[in-house]
Amino acid sequence: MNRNGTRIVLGVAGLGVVLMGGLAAISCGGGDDAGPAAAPTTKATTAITAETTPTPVATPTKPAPKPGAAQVGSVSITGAAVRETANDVTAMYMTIKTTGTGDRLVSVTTPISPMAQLHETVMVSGAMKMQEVAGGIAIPPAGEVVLKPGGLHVMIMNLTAPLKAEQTVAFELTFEKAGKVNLIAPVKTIGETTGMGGMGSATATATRAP
Ligand SMILES: [Cu+2]
Repeated sequence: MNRNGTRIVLGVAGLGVVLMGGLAAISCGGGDDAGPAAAPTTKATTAITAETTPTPVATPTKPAPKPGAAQVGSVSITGAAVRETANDVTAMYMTIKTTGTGDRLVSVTTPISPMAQLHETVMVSGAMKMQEVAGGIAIPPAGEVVLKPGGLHVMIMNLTAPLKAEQTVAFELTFEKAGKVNLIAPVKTIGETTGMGGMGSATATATRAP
């Protein structure tokens, strides 16, 4: 019922836009003597197109659950978020659970960067360092792994543009057993941004790498 109602409202709104566009076209383009009217009509059409374009981005081809969540096989992802950044480096965090016999996140790709890596944060003689996780991130049988500031994270480098809160980022995650899954993660202001070594040092102190 609700869904139908929404659809009707949208339909009417859409019709309104079409009608308005039509009226604008009529009022602008009326008569054979209206040579210069052609330009404004084109302009109006362009504006409507530009406004409508972002809509398909929010509607992925595959029916995705809510933002920051995804499910594939016995693996589920929740709370995924990308840290807002003014430079070209950021990280994505999430919780990965499996109800099965365990799995392994082997790779992550995203259109916003040619370089997304699975990272861990380790202490090397008192200093925090990040490095790529060899072989991917293991999810224990019927267990979970939390990617968070100061710990495991998806490192995203060479961003094509800075990221602001309220944007969303698309990801494709590949699991060893469960396969591939698409994920839409919201951009949020997360912890401190202190560059490569940052990743939230307050949390890192408590997390203490093995
Ligand atoms: Cu990193």
